[in-house]
Amino acid sequence: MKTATQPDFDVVVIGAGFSGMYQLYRLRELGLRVKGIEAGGGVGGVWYWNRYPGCRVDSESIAYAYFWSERLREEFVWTEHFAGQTEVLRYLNRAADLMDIRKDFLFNNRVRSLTWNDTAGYWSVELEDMGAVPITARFVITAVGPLSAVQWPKFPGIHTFNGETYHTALWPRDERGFGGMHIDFTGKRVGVVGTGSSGTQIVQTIGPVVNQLVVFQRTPNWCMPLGNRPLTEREREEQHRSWPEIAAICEKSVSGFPHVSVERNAVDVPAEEREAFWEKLYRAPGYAFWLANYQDIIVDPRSNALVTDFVARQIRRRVKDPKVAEKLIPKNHGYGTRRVPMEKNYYEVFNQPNVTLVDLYDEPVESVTTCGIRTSRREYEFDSIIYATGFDAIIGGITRLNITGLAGRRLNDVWAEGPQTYLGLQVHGFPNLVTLVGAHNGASFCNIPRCSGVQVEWITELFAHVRDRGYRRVEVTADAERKWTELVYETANMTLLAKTASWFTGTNQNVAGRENFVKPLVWAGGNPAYRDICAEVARSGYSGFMFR
Ligand code: N01
Repeated sequence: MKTATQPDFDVVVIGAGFSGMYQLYRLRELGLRVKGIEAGGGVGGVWYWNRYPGCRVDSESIAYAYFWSERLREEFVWTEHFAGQTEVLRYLNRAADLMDIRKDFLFNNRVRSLTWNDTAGYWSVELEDMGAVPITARFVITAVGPLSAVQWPKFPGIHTFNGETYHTALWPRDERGFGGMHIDFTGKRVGVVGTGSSGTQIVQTIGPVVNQLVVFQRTPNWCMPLGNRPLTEREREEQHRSWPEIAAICEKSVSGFPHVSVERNAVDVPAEEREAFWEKLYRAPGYAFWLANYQDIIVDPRSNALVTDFVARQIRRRVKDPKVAEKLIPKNHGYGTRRVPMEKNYYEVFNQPNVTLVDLYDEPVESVTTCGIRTSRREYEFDSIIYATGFDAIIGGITRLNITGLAGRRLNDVWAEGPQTYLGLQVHGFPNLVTLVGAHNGASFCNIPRCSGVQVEWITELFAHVRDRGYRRVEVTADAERKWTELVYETANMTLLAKTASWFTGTNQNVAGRENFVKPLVWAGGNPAYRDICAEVARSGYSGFMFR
């Protein structure tokens, strides 16, 4: 029987993705009583849900992994430079085996609300499947990831379509394995809405097999060749041999990826040299063009204009119909200021006679009908419609938890004008609540497996500090929160990212009140700086935190 002041658990961790699994494991090692809650039927987080055709990682497989586990690195065999979803999910399941983590998670259970009980000093965690009996925990750590709050478009009639409807982030699972259910699109008429990373991957995968494909594009993106190929045995051995160097590059890089920018400004480089460098970089795998480019391409508008012109020329070269090419070239943002989708044959798909690009700025959707999608010009008939319309990114995963803190204050109200946090980890007035990979956080705009791992270690140290001193309550001061939030804005405003509508800035046409919202939601000051700041906070005895 629990007493009024003794909660069921010391810590509840919400989410069994990369960060949640590792966090729960580390806190269990500290001897804390832990419980994990996961909405999915298994581990993997974003890789559990997103099983659409063509889904794969955009980061080098070896570096999109748990850096802390030498055993996993040694034993897991990546078959491609950039692994497919099935392989990433298999990797995460192997990691779950090694951590023996499943026994501590409650799967198929979604958190309905989190309510702070100030008298008892703990959180009540209400679950969708447990009726009125909430579980209680001294601390709650949200590890819901920046991309878990699935967003559908608000199209009138969306439920009236008689054909098959899919969302990339809710793809039906193949229960026999880690992949998605095989849906045979051969010979079908398919509509895809959305041209972010998910839309790009699905379009290039099904474009060559469908009878007819209509791609509904609102904002085009600056897509880049991924350069994926199978990893040979020799390359694998080489990667293992050079792991210390790869890890050191990730440590130094602003984004935690194995790419470091060139310490020169594009504007200062002679045009011919710059062009030759970009030609080479365009053919280099992964994020090289985005992250191993001149250091000022997303800082200085002049350099950004130069690089943008280069990439626009690549699109014009690859797309045969100049009118289609112009539609595919973004006009409202420069290269690299939004998340760059990675592709293989995305642009070439638009050269196929069975593929049509609908520019929703010219021809907006009016409704979904029983037969397809009606725009301002005509009705397109489909057998299947695939929504690749993304997420209420970064904040949606947290605000959908319906969190009520001290004095009945709702987090959704406190964050109405944008998130306020200290270190992207805690919010004033919400004691004992930690947002791992949350808003304003160093891991959210980073190689998440790498950067969240560093953060998990930091949080684990904080919890050891709390345990060793017998504290029951950790909260942050309003002053620390204000200063951190200002620093997040100041740092982001030094880049062009902060001025561009995207999920990094919380702009979302599908969320009421956020249509024109452009505020930095991520720490854009780089991974090393974030790590140093957190280390300094710990050294100072956790300045900005209050313990009781
Ligand atoms: O989502 P998105 P995503 N009417 O938000 C459009 C990661 N990821 O799932 O831009 C019409 O990027 C929307 O248009 P607009 C990666 O970090 C990684 O593709 O709002 N269109 C946009 O085109 C990525 O950034 C990988 O104008 C509507 C699209 O839907 C993040 O996940 C693979 C609409 C949504 O794009 C999110 O990617 C996949 C409407 N009402 C994803 N609503 C890999 O690494 C939305 N759109 C591999």
